[in-house]
Amino acid sequence: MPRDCTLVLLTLNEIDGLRLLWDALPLDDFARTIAVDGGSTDGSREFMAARGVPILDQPIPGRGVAFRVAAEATDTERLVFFSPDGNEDPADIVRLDDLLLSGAHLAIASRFAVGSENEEQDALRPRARVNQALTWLANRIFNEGPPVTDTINGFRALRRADLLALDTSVKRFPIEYQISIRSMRRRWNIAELATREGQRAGGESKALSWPVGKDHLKVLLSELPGARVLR
Ligand SMILES: Nc1nc2c(ncn2[C@@H]2O[C@H](COP(=O)(O)OP(=O)(O)O)[C@@H](O)[C@H]2O)c(=O)[nH]1
Ligand SMILES: [Mg+2]
Repeated sequence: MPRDCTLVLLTLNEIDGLRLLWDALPLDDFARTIAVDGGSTDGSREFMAARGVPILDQPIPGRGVAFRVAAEATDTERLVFFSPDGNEDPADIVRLDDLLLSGAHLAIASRFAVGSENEEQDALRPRARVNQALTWLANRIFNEGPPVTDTINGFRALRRADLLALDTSVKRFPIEYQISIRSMRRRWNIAELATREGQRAGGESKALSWPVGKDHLKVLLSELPGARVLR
């Protein structure tokens, strides 16, 4: 019996990663696999369509929009979000769903837990530091449970009804941060597994460091009780 779970592929020009990772995806374990595509023009759509994967379009670009398109379009109990760009390890897909089955509301593949590896090679690791500072702030302000080590990684799983209940609003990259913060505020059980973040297979990152960092801070402020919505 396949899992009552949809594997959601999030793509925006990831043909190299798709080619590299396709055979490692545990498609048979899942009731469905779908893609939400942000407007690829590099053959990603054709590659997935040729393999029978339904492709959902988004009304406007952005990962946040893609998360909501997936939640609204699926009919399984649970969703695992996977980005086939080479950063995420397909071996963790099933493990994330297992964390939900063991009672987690939100399951995150952490790049900063004991035993994790982060892809950044630069000695100063600026992206990792900003990530960890944002996670520290979220824990400090919103979390009354055990500390979460990676509030930002997009490689995660949750129940469809829970994702809809979070009523998210972020359009672009900080969607994961908003999901993590809102889960903390609800005192949900957040479980993590240690992951090894791989190198990008090809193409380009769409997350530019400074604007994306600033957008995360805006989300943090807008989640404060009583905050006026900033976006
Ligand atoms: N569906 C969809 N996917 C996106 C969008 N923007 C980025 N992605 C995908 O999200 C994943 C992570 O994006 P990436 O640019 O690698 O961010 P980084 O890993 O933080 O550098 C990749 O698989 C992208 O193709 C979007 O607007 N819509
Ligand atoms: Mg990436």
